[in-house]
Amino acid sequence: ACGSDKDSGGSGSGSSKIVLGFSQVGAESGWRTANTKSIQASAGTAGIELKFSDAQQKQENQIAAIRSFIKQKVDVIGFSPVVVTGWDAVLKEAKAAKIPVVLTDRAVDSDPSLYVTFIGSDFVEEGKKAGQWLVDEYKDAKEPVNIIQLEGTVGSAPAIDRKKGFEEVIGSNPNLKVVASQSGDFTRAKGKEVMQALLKANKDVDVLFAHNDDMGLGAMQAIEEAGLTPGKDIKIVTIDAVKDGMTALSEGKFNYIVECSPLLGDQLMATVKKVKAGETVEKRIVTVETVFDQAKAKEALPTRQY
Ligand code: GZL
Repeated sequence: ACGSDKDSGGSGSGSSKIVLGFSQVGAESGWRTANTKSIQASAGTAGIELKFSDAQQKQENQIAAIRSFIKQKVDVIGFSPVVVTGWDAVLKEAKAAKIPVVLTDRAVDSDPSLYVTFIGSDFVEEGKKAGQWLVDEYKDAKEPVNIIQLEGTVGSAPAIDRKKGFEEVIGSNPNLKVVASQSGDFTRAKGKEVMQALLKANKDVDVLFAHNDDMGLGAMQAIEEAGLTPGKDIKIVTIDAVKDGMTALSEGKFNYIVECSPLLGDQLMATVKKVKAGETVEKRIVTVETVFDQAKAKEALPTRQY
């Protein structure tokens, strides 16, 4: 007889695969697409069935996706919350349905009992590292250093915390002045548009701090179109360290990048298996990441995964 029809146990449905429902923010940046690839690849390697939803950066789409996962009775729900607020109701529905929730990448301000763990970077630390580079770079500055800050998505954990860490550290030097700070929503297009406007309104700019490479790359185009040289006339420090950002850094158009690793897939799948097996999981799993100057970027580029 070919193959066996014996019951695989459980509901006898045959598939004993763990089913993970994952709601992703969108596809707004190089970081996000690398993060999605990591999650999809790791699910395959881990033998976990992945139901994946792209919310196009809209919270209502994420909430709808989570409700759909609850209806489908997935084993675990994973998601990267586009903003920190507005999740209590749907997280309570998941809890009532006895479906554990794992946060990745971004945090929420909901009651921590509503999710198992949060796997992701320390964004305040990332902002501090960017600020520290600026403090070191301009420690002997005798006159004001005018800084433009391009913030990430309004209300998102990375935007809130990177701003907090950055401004805390540069506050140690009164010469370091943020002359304008506005959201570019983590995208290249918006980063370019906002930088064009800010360059018109602020004549003497020395530095751009962009909360991600993509906004920095858009702003870099605006700087060049304004007849200025990025990396020289206006120094650029960003966060992420995706390939296009690292290329700009290796060419001297960016000056410094703080890494924010998108490769969370393996940690997510290992956590999903632990949760399913009823093992305890630490409440917070912090991503290990580094920083890059031009020399380190040139060294890292050839073997960079994303
Ligand atoms: C950070 C992540 C941010 C990236 C951006 O973990 O949430 O969102 O820094 C991405 O590139 O859009």
